[in-house]
Amino acid sequence: MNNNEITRRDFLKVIGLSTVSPGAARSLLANELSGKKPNLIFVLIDDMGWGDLCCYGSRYYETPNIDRLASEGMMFTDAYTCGPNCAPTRASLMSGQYTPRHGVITVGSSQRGPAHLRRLIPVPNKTVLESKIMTIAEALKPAGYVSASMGKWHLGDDPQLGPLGQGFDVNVGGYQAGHPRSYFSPYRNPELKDGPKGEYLTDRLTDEALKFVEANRDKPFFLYLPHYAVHTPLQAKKDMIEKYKAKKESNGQGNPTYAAMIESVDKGVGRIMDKLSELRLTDNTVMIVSSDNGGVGGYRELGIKGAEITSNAPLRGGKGMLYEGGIRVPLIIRWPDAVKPGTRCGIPVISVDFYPTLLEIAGAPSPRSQALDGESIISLLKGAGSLKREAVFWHFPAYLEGGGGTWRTTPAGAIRKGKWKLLEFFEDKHIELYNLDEDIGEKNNLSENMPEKAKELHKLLMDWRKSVNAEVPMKLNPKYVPSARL
Ligand SMILES: [Ca+2]
Repeated sequence: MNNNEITRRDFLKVIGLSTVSPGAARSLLANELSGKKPNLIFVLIDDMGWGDLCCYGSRYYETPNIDRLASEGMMFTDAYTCGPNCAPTRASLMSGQYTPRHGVITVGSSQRGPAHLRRLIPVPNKTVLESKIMTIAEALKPAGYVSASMGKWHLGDDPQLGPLGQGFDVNVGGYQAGHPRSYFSPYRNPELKDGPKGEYLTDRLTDEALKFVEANRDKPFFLYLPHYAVHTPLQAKKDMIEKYKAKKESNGQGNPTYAAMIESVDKGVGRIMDKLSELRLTDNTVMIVSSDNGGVGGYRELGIKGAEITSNAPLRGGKGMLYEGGIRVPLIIRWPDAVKPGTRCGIPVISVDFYPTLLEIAGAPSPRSQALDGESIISLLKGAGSLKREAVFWHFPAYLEGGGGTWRTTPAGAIRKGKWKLLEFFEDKHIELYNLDEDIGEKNNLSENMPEKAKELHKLLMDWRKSVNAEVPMKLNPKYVPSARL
């Protein structure tokens, strides 16, 4: 039977999509017959909190384009990042591995904060993703994908350890730095040619993204767009800032400059959506918008000093913590050929899931010699089932300071299984257990009331640590002064 004789039903059976609409099926069939694989666009926003989009409840920020993307795709309410800060999440996205495997467990040193307040000697951190790792860009190559990384890389410098060294065909602006020297040109970025004076970085990265999409419209492409925004330094376009100055703060969100930074990203997402539509690529493009860790906020109520930029309420804590405020992020996936518009998913998904998911969409084989920790979420996208795994995990054997001798986190680990979340703090081995269905703010520690449940989750966490060779810091720090403890 040649291709033209494949019926719609046969075709759907072959690709395992029995629930898509006839229109979507026709489009899928057309793409399959033309041999055009789906394009992949991943917009990764830096430090954007779970509540920083209107579609996730914000009444202060304005994000009409991302909201529209959500209404045309699937919104995940329980999406997580592998790290509570930037680099670990990025390394996990690129490798498909949990942090203990690639060793990028935090940003910079794992010994941040005052030495005399650190009870343990933490696990040493790797600040780059090793070349031996097959990145997602390298894995997509055999499937015929052309790829670009545009924005913050944070995992090493080219030629070896930047985006080009790690398999991307194009690198715009990505190197070891975790934030821009300036959001306005001149950028002083070794991987980005300055634009006209005063050009805004978020707009520029969007311009570059549009050029890449246009140039590669006839081939399958993977566009990784990790915006530097909305990370500090807080710098935005003046007219936009003025607009937000005139707005009333809402639920702890009220920083006009940060709001303007979010709006610029949102406008960029809108321009990409328009470009896809103009090129008739919308249906066959998987467009993902997410963040790399929780928002910078939620500290004050926990007695932690330091800057508060946004609010993650009702979640507890913020960036740098394994509480929900640090690791739960917005995630929207639009893929008209396969995902029903306006759908929601509450099943936990996590950074390592993207690698197998994108490979499956692309029809690319998994690397043979590299363990992958995630699970393809295609069944969730199709609304056709759940995932096989029992739980998702975190390991953060490092110190992160807050301000004035306070900690965002001391070395810790965590597990989420269904509605249950358990955290383990390695300094004193104490355990916290929360029922997220009833207590999304992690206020009511159930570990003493429900010792059996705590034991069950703790055992799963320990078993997982063994399976990924995760080291737990045990050695006491000789510089530690117990009486200085806050
Ligand atoms: Ca970040």
